[in-house]
Amino acid sequence: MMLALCAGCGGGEESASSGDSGSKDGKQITIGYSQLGAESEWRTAQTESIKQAAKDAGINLQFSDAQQKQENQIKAIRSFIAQGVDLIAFTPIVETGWDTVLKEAKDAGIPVVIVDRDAKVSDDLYVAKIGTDSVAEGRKAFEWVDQYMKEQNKTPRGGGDQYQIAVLEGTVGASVSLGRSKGFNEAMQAAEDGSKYTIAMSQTGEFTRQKGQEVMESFLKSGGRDTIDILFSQNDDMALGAIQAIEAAGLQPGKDIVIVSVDGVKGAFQAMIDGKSNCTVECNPLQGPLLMETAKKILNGEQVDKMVYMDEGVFPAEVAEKTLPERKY
Ligand code: GZL
Repeated sequence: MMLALCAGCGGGEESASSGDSGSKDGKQITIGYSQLGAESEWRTAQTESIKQAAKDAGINLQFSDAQQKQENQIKAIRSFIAQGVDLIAFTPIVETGWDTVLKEAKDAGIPVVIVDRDAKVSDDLYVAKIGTDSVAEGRKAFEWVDQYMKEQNKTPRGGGDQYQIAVLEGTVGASVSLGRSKGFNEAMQAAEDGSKYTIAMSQTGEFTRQKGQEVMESFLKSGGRDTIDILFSQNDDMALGAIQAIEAAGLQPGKDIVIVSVDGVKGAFQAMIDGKSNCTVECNPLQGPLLMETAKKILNGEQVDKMVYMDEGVFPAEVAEKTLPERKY
């Protein structure tokens, strides 16, 4: 399996392949894309990137929003098959349950590209994956917070000799939730001072701001108010909700509770500028141009990498002010 990095795709200029015709054998290319929903700032940016890139590439995009339901994605993929689209792309809300419908796409001779999140299917059921390395994102989040806690030399708020970590997990069963947890936990186990940390509370906030606030409220009420030292939020939207809960409990987010989250959306940069969050690990949603370029290559019979990871960085609070104006989402 070939892996490749989409260099220079990190939050910067997108080089849409504008100008190339989006046609195959003189007929306009049609791509059926099943998007999982519109749950976060990040998701909105990813959708916009795909729609704009299709326009720029002269490709006819059949777009379907599954509103967080896998069965709606499966229905959409079946409808794309019935329409006879040239290529199917989808962002799997969870990593399992796709074999049957992707086999139907294969039997219909329609190539499939898996975008953003991962699906646990055999290699013959898709041509390429374009995604983000969620395990690396989780690892980067722990490594940053470990270095920060060392620099701050803080005493655990609840006494004892361990920092208490609260985790807001993403959608249950999503590859990115599992990956971010894996990366974070493995980095903690591997760290020299890993024994100084313990995960005291962990629950899904479903990647939404509202649910992130609700779950953080429950963490604080169940004893966490005076013991939680660190919040690891698996996306920025849940962290922004958690900040509201932390303030409502009379604590200072970013100071009493150190916050590290994932995505790198503008809201996270503003929270860092306001002193209410400490770090965001980038997860790059600007996948549209790469998807369109990959689709054209596949339909032209060219070889493509089986897996391409987007290029992603880490943004601590001290760089937030100067970086925000450059951010594309
Ligand atoms: C990550 C993406 C996740 C984002 C969330 O690749 O699937 O889903 O981190 C979004 O903001 O809801």
